[in-house]
Amino acid sequence: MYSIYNPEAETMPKDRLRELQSERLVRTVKRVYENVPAYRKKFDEAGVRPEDIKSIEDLTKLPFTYKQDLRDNYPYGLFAVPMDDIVRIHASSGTTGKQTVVGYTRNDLKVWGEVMARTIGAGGITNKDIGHISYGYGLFTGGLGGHIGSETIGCATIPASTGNTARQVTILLDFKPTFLLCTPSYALTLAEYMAEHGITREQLSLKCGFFGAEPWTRGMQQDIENRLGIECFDIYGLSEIIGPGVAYECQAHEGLHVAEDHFILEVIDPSTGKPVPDGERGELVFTCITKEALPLIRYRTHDVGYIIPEPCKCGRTHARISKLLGRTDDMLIIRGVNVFPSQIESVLTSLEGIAPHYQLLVDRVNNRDSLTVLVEMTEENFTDEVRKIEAMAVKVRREIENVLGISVDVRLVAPKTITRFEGKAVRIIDKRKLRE
Ligand code: DLL
Repeated sequence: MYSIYNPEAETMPKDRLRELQSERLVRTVKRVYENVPAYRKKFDEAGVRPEDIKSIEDLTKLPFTYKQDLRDNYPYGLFAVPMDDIVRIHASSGTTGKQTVVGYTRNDLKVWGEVMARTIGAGGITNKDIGHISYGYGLFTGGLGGHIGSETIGCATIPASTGNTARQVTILLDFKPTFLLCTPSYALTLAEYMAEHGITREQLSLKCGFFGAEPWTRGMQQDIENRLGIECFDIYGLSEIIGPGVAYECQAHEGLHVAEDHFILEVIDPSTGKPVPDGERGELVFTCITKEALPLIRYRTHDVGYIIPEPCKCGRTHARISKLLGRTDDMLIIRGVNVFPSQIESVLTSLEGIAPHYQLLVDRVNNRDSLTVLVEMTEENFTDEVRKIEAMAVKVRREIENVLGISVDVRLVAPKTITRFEGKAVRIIDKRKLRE
């Protein structure tokens, strides 16, 4: 049996779900038009009035919302309720410009608790479990998002936050949490610390982990499962929409279900803005239909994925998306070829003797783009013999070139020389950008 936290909502018949989405969309559009001057202006400019939106069929008449709209209305200009009704603020830093500020009403926090309870509940977690939350607590939505979901289920919740890996491992050993939330890269850091200190996975009480906030491949997922001896689940979300809990993996482990009664999903071709057929890659776009404070309409995420059209074995009716492939803005264009770091990661995690720690160095020398993949050898395979290292590097290079179709350089480095991360990993160093 597949574990489902809220069967009534999560397995609602498709036609009922669509009706509910339509009702909620119509109400939301009216509300933002009346309460958010920036949206009124946007809708007026696009020549669309709230009365034109009668059902979800009319969604594409509405203009997109971009991160730039949040910046232009920094910090609170897109809020659809008075500040008196706001009970929480979060923000995400991003790589450029000002922070993106998001707000929640008391009811928004309830919705967040619900979707995060669905996320954690999908892993079979009940109020008998103990949760260890190692996402950062603070303006980042990971910590408090994980926290609210765990408490909504009724789990004993440990707000460990990030940092101090030695202390985290002591908590894992002594407080006996049964599930863990953190970034996949931090899960690896924890596993590595345990291995270095002779702590085995059998000494932990963990059954499963909910990891996300950055792209990670199936290979990485299996690696963490083996090292920590747990079942791993992917969590997806972004602050602008609610934080973690927008989509979550179920025990069938074949994609992530979008909480469609709260967020309408579209997958579009980023260059034309038109929807792509199910199964085809595109940019994910979300519309919030139950949020009070910040109900974004057709928000362009820049995240790339595709819809898996077949019904899921778990019985959920909500749309299923693939594991995220990356972001349109993380996609590297190397000599005209599109490269996602996740493509390289899937090669690396399939090879023996290679640790799942890597970084991509991109440069332009004599007008030619170069891509160098720095990758760590495992302790067991590490050797001083130049010939062996070279042979290994050639093997890794060939495998990557096969997948990408372009030539790359591979540099094998000693174990533990690539920076470790507590939050989101930084995989790309693009020197072309630094020079611009
Ligand atoms: O990262 C929310 C979150 C916290 C999600 C904890 C999951 C777990 P932001 O800081 O606003 O919010 O960053 C959102 O992170 O647009 C994606 O590019 C990326 N991202 C989030 N989850 C995943 C995932 C949080 N499971 C941005 N796979 C998103 C791939 C992810 N990328």
